[in-house]
Amino acid sequence: MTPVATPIRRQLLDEHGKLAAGAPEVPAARLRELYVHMLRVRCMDERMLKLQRAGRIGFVGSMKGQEAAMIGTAAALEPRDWLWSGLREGGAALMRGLPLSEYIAQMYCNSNDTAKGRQMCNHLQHKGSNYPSWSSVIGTQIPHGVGAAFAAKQRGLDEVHAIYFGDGATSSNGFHSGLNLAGVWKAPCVFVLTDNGWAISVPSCGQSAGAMAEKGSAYGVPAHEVDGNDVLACRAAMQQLVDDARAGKGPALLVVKTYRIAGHSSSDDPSKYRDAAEVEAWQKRDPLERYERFLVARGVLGKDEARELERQLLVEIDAAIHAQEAAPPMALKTLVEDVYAEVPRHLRVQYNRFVATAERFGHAQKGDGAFPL
Ligand SMILES: Cc1ncc(C[n+]2csc(CCOP(=O)(O)OP(=O)(O)O)c2C)c(N)n1
Ligand SMILES: [Mg+2]
Repeated sequence: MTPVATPIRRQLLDEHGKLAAGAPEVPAARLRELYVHMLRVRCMDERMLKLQRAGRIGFVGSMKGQEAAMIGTAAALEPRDWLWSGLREGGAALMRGLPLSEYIAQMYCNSNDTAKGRQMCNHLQHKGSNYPSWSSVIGTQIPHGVGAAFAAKQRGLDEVHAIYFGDGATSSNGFHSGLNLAGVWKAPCVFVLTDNGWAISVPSCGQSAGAMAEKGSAYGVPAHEVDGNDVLACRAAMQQLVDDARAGKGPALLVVKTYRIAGHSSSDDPSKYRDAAEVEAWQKRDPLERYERFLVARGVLGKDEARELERQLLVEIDAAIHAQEAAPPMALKTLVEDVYAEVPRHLRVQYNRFVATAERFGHAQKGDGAFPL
């Protein structure tokens, strides 16, 4: 007889931080770790937005309010698994091993930026934790992730691919072709649909008349919904779906219900299109506060310990910011490198003309010099 799968529970921690009966046991150290990862995301958000407002970096997409959704789900992945980011999962990359200094270098697009300034800032990537560079073109990572998951299956690799995207992405071509192929191929992937209420100025209810989860059934992909402000429910649900995918049961769609507290990005003013009362109502459901209440009641966190942890995280982040602020910009030569094994003559000629102009305006640095022709 096939064992009956444990049903996915929508919520494990209620709004007051009280744990439901029969919730899976998680060791205290792990509970605490999850909190620190969530808090780091909140602290990074705050600091990055300030840097953007001060004109030090160009662009920031905030995760405020979505920390549990991201950290809870990503915490169920193994290091060998892959995370295909939608728009906002840099904090999950940090949890999976992206060094803080590298994260910040990517925000500055400086000489330590592993993407060599070829991506817009905030478009993070980290090879070491199987976190491919994300694209601003909504939904394109979905078929990429499905293809990679299918390839892993064909090669007999024990990998699961977690593919993240937002409610807005469910209207993209990539979503429909990706889910369709994943269903047909029984690809080992979990689709994490973070429904944060908005796709820039379009509310979730403006994307689809039906429930988000119904979009999975169309492609034979079982869907489940979870309270995205409850880190323990997110983790438990994702764990089950990841285990199932790894066991060859095929893909699943997890709809994570949460709310984007800040603007879509540092270029957005959400007061133009949504009600302050809606934001206030969601602020009362803050995922960090809810989890903190639970941890304090359980004795995993001391009463004022959260503030001390926050202070330590900010010190760590500030030190990394100062180091990256002092790093020189990426060498101009990298503009023409890495496409050809050797930079061809026509590009060298173009580059030399360009660097002569940059030198005239005082924008060239040491190491930017012209190629010998
Ligand atoms: C193909 C495409 N269409 C439109 C855009 C403009 N755009 C950038 S982000 C975004 C909304 C994304 O919303 P959602 O998928 O819900 O993610 P969220 O920002 O809420 O995390 C849109 C429409 C784009 N980048 N790519
Ligand atoms: Mg959204």
